[in-house]
Amino acid sequence: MERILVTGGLGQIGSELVVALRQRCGAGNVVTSDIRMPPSERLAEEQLFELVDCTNRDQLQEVVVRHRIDTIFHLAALLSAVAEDKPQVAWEINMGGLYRVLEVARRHGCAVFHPSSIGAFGDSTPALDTPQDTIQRPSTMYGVTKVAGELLCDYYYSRFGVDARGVRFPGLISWVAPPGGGTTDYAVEMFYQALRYQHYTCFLEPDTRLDMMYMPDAVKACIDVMAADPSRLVHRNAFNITAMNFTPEELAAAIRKHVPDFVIEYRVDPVRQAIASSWPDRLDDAAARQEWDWNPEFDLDTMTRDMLDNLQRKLGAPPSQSSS
Ligand code: AKB
Repeated sequence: MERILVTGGLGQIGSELVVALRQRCGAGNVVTSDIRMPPSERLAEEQLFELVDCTNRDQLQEVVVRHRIDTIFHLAALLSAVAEDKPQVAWEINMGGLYRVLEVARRHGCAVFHPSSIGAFGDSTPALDTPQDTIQRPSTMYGVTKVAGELLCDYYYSRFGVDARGVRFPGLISWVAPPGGGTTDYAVEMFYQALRYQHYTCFLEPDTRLDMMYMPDAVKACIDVMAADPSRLVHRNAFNITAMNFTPEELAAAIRKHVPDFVIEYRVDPVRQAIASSWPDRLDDAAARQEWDWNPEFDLDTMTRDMLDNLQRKLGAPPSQSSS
């Protein structure tokens, strides 16, 4: 992991992963790519930016060769709600992009990180302490691409020796870059609305329990799984990981400790509710803990405090009651 390309680098994970990788590997060794240009305020700090459509193999290959890339963090993908709205586009981007990344990796000897998701599970998966190896029959296009992606990555490892590794991310919470079109986005929205308006209308039912993770832990997971000693890995694609699980009602209660006037209402979106209801309540991440020492830092309370502190600074909102 010396010369790195991050696809989808302007997205929710990429925006923070690139910073962490540059600190670890040197700013000159990490290339950000995306299908769109960085906003003007970010362009100046993006010395190593490439416009890349991952479904275009020649474009991808040219960047990998020119920058002598040895590791690709392939983050470019559509999230669950958007994918359900545009299933054909989701297949093309999520599967077409991954296939081309793996092909370029095979030809040029790159390692590949590919994020899977709790979306790789479905109604017939055990919902509590979901095992690492279990039933995966998702009912969404997003889930179909995630399961197929896990299998394709394993295939490229066993057939061609491509060092492909991944994790199954839960909902990710960050104050830096917004998520785009996921089912777990409600959690991030709730923080913004709590600080701006002390009010949030949630699109999931109050008792919908899902695994979640704060972005610093998610970034750590991406890097640690790629840096893991391969002789310890029994699994590769993809490790269950989680840091906390909560319902909208429980997140609202955690926020209310700092924003006492915060009020939550519910107007349920049937499409996103159906997606969320088909996902597990709580993953068992023992394999990740055993095979590469996965150990998240943030729980619901520490994440909530840190989110509110950072968002207050970002939005210029008045300090919440118990912040420093
Ligand atoms: C989504 O909601 O689509 C994502 C995910 C859990 O994969 N955040």
